[in-house]
Amino acid sequence: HYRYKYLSYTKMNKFLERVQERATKADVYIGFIGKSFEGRDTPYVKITSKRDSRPRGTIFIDGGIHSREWISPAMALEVIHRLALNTEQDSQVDQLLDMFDFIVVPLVNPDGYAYTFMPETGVTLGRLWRKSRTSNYSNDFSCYGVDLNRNFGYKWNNSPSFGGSSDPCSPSFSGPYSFSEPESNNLRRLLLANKDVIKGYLSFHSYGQYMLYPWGYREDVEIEDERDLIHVAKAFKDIMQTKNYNYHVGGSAKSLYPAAGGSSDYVRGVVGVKYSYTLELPPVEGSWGFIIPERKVEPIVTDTWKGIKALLFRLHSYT
Ligand code: 0X9
Ligand code: ZN
Repeated sequence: HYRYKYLSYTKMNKFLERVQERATKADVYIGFIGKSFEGRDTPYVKITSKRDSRPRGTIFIDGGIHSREWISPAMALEVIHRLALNTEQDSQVDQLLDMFDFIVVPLVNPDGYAYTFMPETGVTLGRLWRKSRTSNYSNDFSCYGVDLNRNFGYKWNNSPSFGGSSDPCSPSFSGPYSFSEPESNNLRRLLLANKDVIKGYLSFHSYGQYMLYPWGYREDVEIEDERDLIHVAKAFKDIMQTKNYNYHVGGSAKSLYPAAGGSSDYVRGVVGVKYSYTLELPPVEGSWGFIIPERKVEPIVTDTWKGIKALLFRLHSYT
């Protein structure tokens, strides 16, 4: 069985197809946002209630922008499984599908992810690869790729401290210009196509246990409606607290570090979605860092799903 495992790119696609075949209570549509630099098709899943086709707001979720953060696509697949199959017969899932449509892109950066799966690539260059795998900007194989979370087009490369690098060899290379990369550009297209219906955006990353809202590009700019953003995020934090996860809620730049060109700044600043978050998943204590043993996937994603549900219920009460 494919649940609660770290799936390769190929197995992930099989997982999605199986979910679609087995889905009886929800409508599951699998589409593609485009191809990656190395030519991998990048699927997205749209999950909607079978009950009626009245218009609903959409929750947009993505994972795997950073390839080494394996818990992120695993979390996105869990969201898909829960919503589409609801094998737990959770009545809250029925309610959520009554409130929202869902679009999930579980793996934004399939090339980087596939690279982290190659057994021959050593730990530092292989398993811990963060960027995409573009080879346009350098001839040196160790300098491939762009940090996709520095490549989105809102205040891209904003000075003075943009939290990225113009050096193609840096792990946080922001690219030659915004949306230079097929992967970020593919995501932009799907976001803009749904601009008018997206009510919430969640981007899964790891690690550190943060629920971050804009702005990420500078610490000295206030965000409008900060209290609402905090209140919705607190619904997540409070549930996670009961499971002994200590999450921090705050502005991206202030709580973590300034970094321009992130997806959640773009979603707030250009797509115009008020509730736009970056979720930094565990661990922080125990510190396995990016490398979380597979046996921990099930407890982490099942616990986190409860927090996400709480966040969505509160978000719905605001919209
Ligand atoms: O640096 C990032 O892109 C994110 N952290 S990660 O460890 N997953 O790489 C944080 C993005 C949040 N935005 C800002 N801090 N600006
Ligand atoms: Zn990340």
